[in-house]
Amino acid sequence: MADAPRVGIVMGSDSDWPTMQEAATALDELGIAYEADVVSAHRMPDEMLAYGREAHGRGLEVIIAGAGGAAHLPGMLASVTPLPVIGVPVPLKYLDGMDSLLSIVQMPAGVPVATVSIGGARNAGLLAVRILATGDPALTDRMTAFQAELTEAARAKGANVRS
Ligand code: RP5
Repeated sequence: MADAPRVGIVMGSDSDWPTMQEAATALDELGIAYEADVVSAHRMPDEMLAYGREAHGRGLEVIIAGAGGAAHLPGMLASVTPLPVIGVPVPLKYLDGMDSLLSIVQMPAGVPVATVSIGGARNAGLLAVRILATGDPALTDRMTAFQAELTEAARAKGANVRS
């Protein structure tokens, strides 16, 4: 039987998936079970609120929410769940994602959203793993090994230019 999802990846539209799938890839690499769905704050407000209200009870531990333009999804979810919410500003055709970034990052005190960079879904996935790892020594070891691989890759690039 498949592991129960620990992370919920949600987005405002299927058009966000090319950006958001990088979060899923990161979770796959670190061996974390997740679910992914479209839950539009503006087009499906009832489903969006239900998703946020039920997420903790269903066993999710972190929500990654991405949206473009007037990106209210991460903040609205954070207002109805006690879970940590990571917001991903999705860049659209106009404004290069600045509208989405500003919609997500400037939350009122009391309702936090951990906002990553524009299009930064991979870091959202990795941040979710770090949050889960605080209570999971084996997962901390996996993250530490992942970071060591990053270091090795960066050192190898140095070899390409060193004279
Ligand atoms: C936002 O509107 C979505 O998150 C998406 O980034 C954007 C455009 O959606 P579509 O018109 O492509 O469905 O709510």
